[in-house]
Amino acid sequence: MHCKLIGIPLQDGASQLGCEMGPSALRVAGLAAALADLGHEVSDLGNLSPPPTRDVAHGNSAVRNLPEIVAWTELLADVAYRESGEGMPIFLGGDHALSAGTVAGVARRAADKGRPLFVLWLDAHTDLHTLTSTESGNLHGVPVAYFTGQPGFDGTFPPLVAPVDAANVCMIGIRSVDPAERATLSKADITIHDMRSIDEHGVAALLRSFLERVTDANGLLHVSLDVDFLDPAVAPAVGTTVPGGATFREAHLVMEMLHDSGLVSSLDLVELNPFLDERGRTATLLVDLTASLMGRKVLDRPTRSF
Ligand code: 4U7
Ligand code: MN
Ligand code: MN
Ligand code: MN
Repeated sequence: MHCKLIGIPLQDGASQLGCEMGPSALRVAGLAAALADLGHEVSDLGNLSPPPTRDVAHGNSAVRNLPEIVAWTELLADVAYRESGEGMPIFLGGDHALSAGTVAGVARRAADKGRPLFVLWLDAHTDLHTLTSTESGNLHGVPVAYFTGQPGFDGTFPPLVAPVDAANVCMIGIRSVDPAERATLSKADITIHDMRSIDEHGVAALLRSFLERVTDANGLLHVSLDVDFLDPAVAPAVGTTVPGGATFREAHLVMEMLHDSGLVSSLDLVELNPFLDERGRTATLLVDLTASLMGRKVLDRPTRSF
């Protein structure tokens, strides 16, 4: 596989500064070498430069850094479209607002190929706010509403070439949902597995049924990994910690199953805030999880042997 590393030094979508350093920390933690060791061709395309902004406003005065996020979304939708023509783009964040652009771009590519795009959203949060409903005003809380075509982004964010069908989105790890997001969830057809579902059924059963759907539809799969999917005890380098997250092993199992599925066509690694890390352990964990997703394993075993 040709892995393309694309650094996105974005932090305007989060309230805490520091995600801008995420791409550097992932490089320092050895991402390129880990992928090359697995036999992949690796191209590091460097960091994108912050795009020029223009005046853009919204009635909700809580919204923060709208011109910057709109400009990044336009740029990233183009870059993601271009780089998903061949190989596997790996988007190094940067806060989760970047997924508005990356998912819009890979969805446009999937539409060109005549294949449906599926999105696996690994996160403590649903990121389903609209520009109207967000109370914090932090736009890392809106990307899913945008790329699934929820109303309220017209006149600010770029028009979507190919909205993602909400029925093709699966969220795992959820444990913080705001009232407005709950209302959207009750209308939209998103598959959502909170931590309780993981506790009751195990993450493997939940993921397996989603992957079967992607296979049956001949879909492409974009994975968006927010650091706060993980329990803060194993991944402290994130501004929005929520206790009770996925364990080290649950996260690796997800990645190993994704690898075995052969379905993943693009990946976001987001919300890493190196300023909050402890001796690089979160960056290192993200590199190890990415290696699992790209084929690192302890033993070769036939799928589903037990
Ligand atoms: B992340 C929040 F209120 N919902 O809107 C908000 F809980 O990309 C959090 O998942 C958003 O980290 C978290 O600010 C965005 C809050
Ligand atoms: Mn998120
Ligand atoms: Mn989150
Ligand atoms: Mn976060």
